[in-house]
Amino acid sequence: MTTVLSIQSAVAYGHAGNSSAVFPLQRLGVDVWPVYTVNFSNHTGYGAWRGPLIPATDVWDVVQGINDRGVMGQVDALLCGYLGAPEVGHVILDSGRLIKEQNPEAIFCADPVMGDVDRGFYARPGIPEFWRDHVVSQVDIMTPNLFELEFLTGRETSSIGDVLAAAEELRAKGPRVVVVTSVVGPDDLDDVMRMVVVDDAGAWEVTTPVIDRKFTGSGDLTTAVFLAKWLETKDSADALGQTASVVYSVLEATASADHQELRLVAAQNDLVDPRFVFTATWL
Ligand code: PXL
Repeated sequence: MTTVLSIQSAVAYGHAGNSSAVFPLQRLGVDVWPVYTVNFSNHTGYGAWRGPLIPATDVWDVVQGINDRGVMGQVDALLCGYLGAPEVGHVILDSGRLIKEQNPEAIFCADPVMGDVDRGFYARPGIPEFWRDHVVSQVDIMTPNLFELEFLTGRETSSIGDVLAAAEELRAKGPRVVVVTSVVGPDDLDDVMRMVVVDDAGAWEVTTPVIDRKFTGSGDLTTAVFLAKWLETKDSADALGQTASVVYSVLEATASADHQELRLVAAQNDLVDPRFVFTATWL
């Protein structure tokens, strides 16, 4: 059975971090071992929240406790994203090393959460640099949005050609597979959502209609689904198409129900049999 160790946030109300990733992974048949980095009432998009950041030493304790069971070699992938504090970043790197010592085939998949075009940088100071200077070189799959890709590579992009060049540059620094989300098209008239994947076999894109509102946690869902599909098929284009289909279908269900939070449970059928299907095309 495919097993993922997922080091991410917990929110009680709503869906972000592990609270957006764990159930979809399970519904897709992946055994998830969640390790929590924060225990918040709700995601920070609300502007106010309560509950603790888990100290990095405690997060590491949990990882070591798993290791003490002698089971780390069973892990097929380490998944991480939003970092509440930079110290947790070191725990994630140490966890990656621990897993790869025991399963050299294991995949390290990271969503370098730091900001987006609408909000700018929202990660705590030091976190964007931590992703760039310490994590990029260690990961196998990375899923930046366009804003994050530009920061990680120090490049600006104004065309799909630029995006591919930046994604290749990121790949040259570490990850074999780079998924770029929220890619804006060559002109402002482009009213589609676009994702691009680049690996050593080529580059593909998938487009879906725009749903004109914000969804917190959708990036966490995207990375989790891509990882699950990639582990299953090892085919980046196929994984991208399936990910777009699942995520768009869940977002459509959420918007149709006029819900703020992702309708992951109500729309769980979309996780396995999405109502809208998109396929990736070769670039
Ligand atoms: O979606 C990333 C994320 C993860 N964890 C927490 C968050 C967010 C985004 O707002 O608040 C706690």
